[in-house]
Amino acid sequence: MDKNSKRYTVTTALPYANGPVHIGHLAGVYVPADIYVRYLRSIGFDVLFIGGSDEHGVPITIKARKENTTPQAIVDRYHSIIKQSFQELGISFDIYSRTSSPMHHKTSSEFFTKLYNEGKFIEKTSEQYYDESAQQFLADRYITGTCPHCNYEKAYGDQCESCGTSLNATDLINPISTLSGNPPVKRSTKHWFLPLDQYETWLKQWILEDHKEWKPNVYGQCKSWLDQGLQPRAVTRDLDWGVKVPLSDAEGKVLYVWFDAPIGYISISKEWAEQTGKDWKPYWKDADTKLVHFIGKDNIVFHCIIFPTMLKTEGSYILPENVPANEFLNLEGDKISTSRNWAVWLHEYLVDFPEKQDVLRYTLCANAPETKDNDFTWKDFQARNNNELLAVFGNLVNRTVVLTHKYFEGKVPAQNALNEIDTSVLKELAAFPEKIAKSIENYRFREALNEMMNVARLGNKYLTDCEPWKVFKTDPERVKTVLNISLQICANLAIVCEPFIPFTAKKLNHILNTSSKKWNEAGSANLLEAGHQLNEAELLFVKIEDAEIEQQVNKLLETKKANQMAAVKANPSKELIDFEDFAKLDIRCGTILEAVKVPKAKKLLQLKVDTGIDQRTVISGIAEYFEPEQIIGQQVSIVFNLAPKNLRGVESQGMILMGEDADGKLVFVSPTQKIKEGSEIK
Ligand code: B3M
Ligand code: ZN
Repeated sequence: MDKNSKRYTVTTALPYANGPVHIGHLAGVYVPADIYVRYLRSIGFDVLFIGGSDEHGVPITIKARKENTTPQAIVDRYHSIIKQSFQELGISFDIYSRTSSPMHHKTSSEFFTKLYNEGKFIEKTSEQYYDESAQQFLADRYITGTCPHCNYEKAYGDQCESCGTSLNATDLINPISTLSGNPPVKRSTKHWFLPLDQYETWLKQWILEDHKEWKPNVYGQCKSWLDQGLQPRAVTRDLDWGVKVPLSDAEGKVLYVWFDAPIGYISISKEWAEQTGKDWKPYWKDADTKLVHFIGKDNIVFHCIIFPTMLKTEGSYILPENVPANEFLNLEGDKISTSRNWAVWLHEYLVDFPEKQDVLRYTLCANAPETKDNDFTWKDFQARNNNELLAVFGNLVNRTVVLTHKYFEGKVPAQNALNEIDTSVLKELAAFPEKIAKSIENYRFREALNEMMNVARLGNKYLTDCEPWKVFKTDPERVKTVLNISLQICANLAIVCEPFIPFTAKKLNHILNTSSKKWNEAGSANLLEAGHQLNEAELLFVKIEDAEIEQQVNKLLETKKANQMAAVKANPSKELIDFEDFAKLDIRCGTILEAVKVPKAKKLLQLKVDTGIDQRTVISGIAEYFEPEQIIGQQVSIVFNLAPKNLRGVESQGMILMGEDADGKLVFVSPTQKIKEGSEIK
C-alpha cells in the first residue's frame, strides 16, 4: 500500500439495472470492495467510494420490449431495489447513483466530444442490418440466424450460444430480426471507433511491465488480449436508448454502453461533489490519488484495456492503480443465472434472514472466488455461522461479558501481574493488526478474514484454558487479569472485524460501551481502562437450524424443477424415426488422446480421438465444462460416420455424444467400464 498517496478513489462495477443483485455480485465485487474501503478509512485515508446502476445497453431494451414497457421504467424499478439491497448489506458507498442521470449524459457526451474534436476517433461507414418494418437498425442481440460454424439455428448476431464462436451479424445464415420476425436488409451506417491498436505498445508497457503485481487472473487475461493484438473498437451504436451521440450527423445513435458506463464512475463522482460541496477533481486527476476498480472477471478487458485507453486518450485523468477482479461464484454447484432464477437475491435473503447481513458477508468473504470460481452452499452458510461466528467469535464475547457482570458488576477489572501465558497472548494480539492489514492491502480478503478470526480463536482458547469460572473461588485476583485480557481482545476484535462484519462491530462496541476506534489503536492491551462500565451482554449470533437451511435448499429445488419443466416444454421430443434410420448411425467407442482450446471460441475444444480404426480430429462445444488436461484418456461415444464439417477452420470428423441437462450442464456419454476403442455402440 502506498502510504504516500493522499487519497483513494474506489469504484465498483455498475450492475445492469435489468434485474436485482444476487450473492454472486456481492462475493465477486461489493463485499471485497467494502472491506477494502472500510479498512482504508480505518487507517485514515480519504476515500471516495463509488457505486451506481448501469442503465443503458441492449439487455435493458429487450426486457422493456418483453414487458411491453419502457427502458426507463425497467431501470427505475431495479435501480431502487439494487440501491436498497446494497444499503441493507452495509456496502458503505459515498454515493450510489445511476447512468440515466442528466449529470452522466452531460459528462459522457463531453468526454466523447473532447475526443472527437481532437480527432481521436476513426470514423467508419459499414453495412449493418436494418429492420424496415420496425424502422431501426438492429443491435446484434436483435438478430438471430444459423451459425456458419455449427449450423445452430438460433445464433445471435454477436455470438453463437451453441459453439460459443464470436460472430458478426453479417456472418449469420438466413438472419431474422427478432423485432418483426422479418429478414433484415443491409444499410450503410457510420460509427466512431476508438483506435485501440494505436495504444497497444503503450498498454503492453503499462500493464505487462509496469503492473506485474496485478492478480494473476487479471494479468493473464490482459496478456492474452494483448498477445492477440487489438482492433479499433466501435464506441457508438444504432439504438434509441442510451446517451445520444453529440454530433449533428448521428441521429438515432447512442454511445456504446461500455463507452459510457465507465465514465459513470466520473459522473457519479461529480454528483457526489455537488451533494457534498467537495471538489471531485483531486479524486480523478491528482497524481497522488490511487484509483482501484473492483469488478468481476467478465469486465477485465473493459477496465484494464478499454477504459484506461479512453482516459489516456483524454489525457487529464489518472489511471487505475489496480483492478483486483474476482472470478465467479456458483450456487449449489451450478452457475448463478438471472434468467433461470438460479440465485440467492439479496432483497429476498434479508426477508428470510433478517439481521443476518454479517453472516452472509462473512460466508461470501470466506468463500470468495478470489483466484478461481467457487461455490456457495446453504450447508456451508450454516456451518460458517454455527461453527465459527457463533461458536468462536460470539462465544468469546458472551462468556467474557457475562462473567464480568457476574463477578465484577460489569466493570472492567484491573490487570494484575501477568504470567507467561498472558504475556504470550498479548504478544500474539499485538501482531494481528499488521497481519490482517497486509492481507487486505494485497486484496487477499479470505486470508485477512481468517486472520481476523484468529484473534477470536486466540481469545476463546485463552478463556477456556484459564477457566475463570473454576478459579474465581480460590483466586479472584487471577480472574481479574484473565477477564481484563479477554476484554482487551474483544475490544481489539471490534476494530479489526469492522471492515468484514460491520454490523457486529457496531453491536460489540455497544456491548463494550465504547465508540468505534481506528486501526492504529488495534493490537493494544489497554483499550479498556480498569473500572470502565460495560453494557449488558447480548447475543451477537444465533444458531441457524437445519430447518431454515432445508427451506432454502427446497426453494432452489423448486426452481430447478420449474427450469426443467420449462426446458422440456421448450425442447419437446423430436419426430419419431424407424429402426432403419437409426441403423444408419455408426457409433463407436473412442478415447481422447489430446485436447486443446480453440482460440477465440470460448466453448470449443479441439480433440484428437483414438477410434480404434484411426485417430480423428473432433471439435466439441465442451470447453466451458471441461479443462483440456482433465479429459485426456476419457472414453467417449463418437458418431463415426458423420460427414466431416469445417468448424473455425478445422475439419471436424465426427461428433462426441454428450448428455445435456435442462440447465445446460454437459456430461460425457461413455461406457461404464473401459472397452476397446472401435467397439460398436448399438
Ligand atoms: N454493467 C457489466 C456487468 O454488470 C456492466 C459493468 C459496468 S462497470 C462500468 O457485468
Ligand atoms: Zn455455432
